[in-house]
Amino acid sequence: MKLLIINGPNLNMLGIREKNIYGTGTYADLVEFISSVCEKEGIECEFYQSNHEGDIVDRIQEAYERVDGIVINPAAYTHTSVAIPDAIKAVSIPTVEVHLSDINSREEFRKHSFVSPVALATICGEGFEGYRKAILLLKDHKN
Ligand code: CA2
Repeated sequence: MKLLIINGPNLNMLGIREKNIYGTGTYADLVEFISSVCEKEGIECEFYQSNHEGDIVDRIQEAYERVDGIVINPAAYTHTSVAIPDAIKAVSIPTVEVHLSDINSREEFRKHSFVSPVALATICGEGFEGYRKAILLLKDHKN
């Protein structure tokens, strides 16, 4: 089984500021955490982080018929992008949406996700652990 892990804008800055919201772990720590979860589960994973909406759309399209699942934290694009959920729908790859923070208990504008309707599930407010849950969910979904 192969998964694509996509992280959106500014998540490469994790652990540098806003540690009270997103935790102290860096993006490199997140990659290490997910890699060890996948290794334990016998899952192959590819990582992609971008600050650009169109590049994320291109990466999703590139995964067509190549990966079994996508874990995506679309970051700020969660609340603004129609192109990202359209791409997920277009490739028809089972996708789980993850947020480190609880987007439902923050500012009003974070409460709406354009991605949730096309995701198998949305996990939020669990920090790095949310990514583990997403991976296990996709594994179960495949079996
Ligand atoms: O909680 C999440 O994972 C978010 O997707 C993170 C996004 C935010 O726009 C979403 O509403 C919720 C922001 C990621 C920004 O990450 C930073 C990291 C370090 C310093 C500042 C921002």
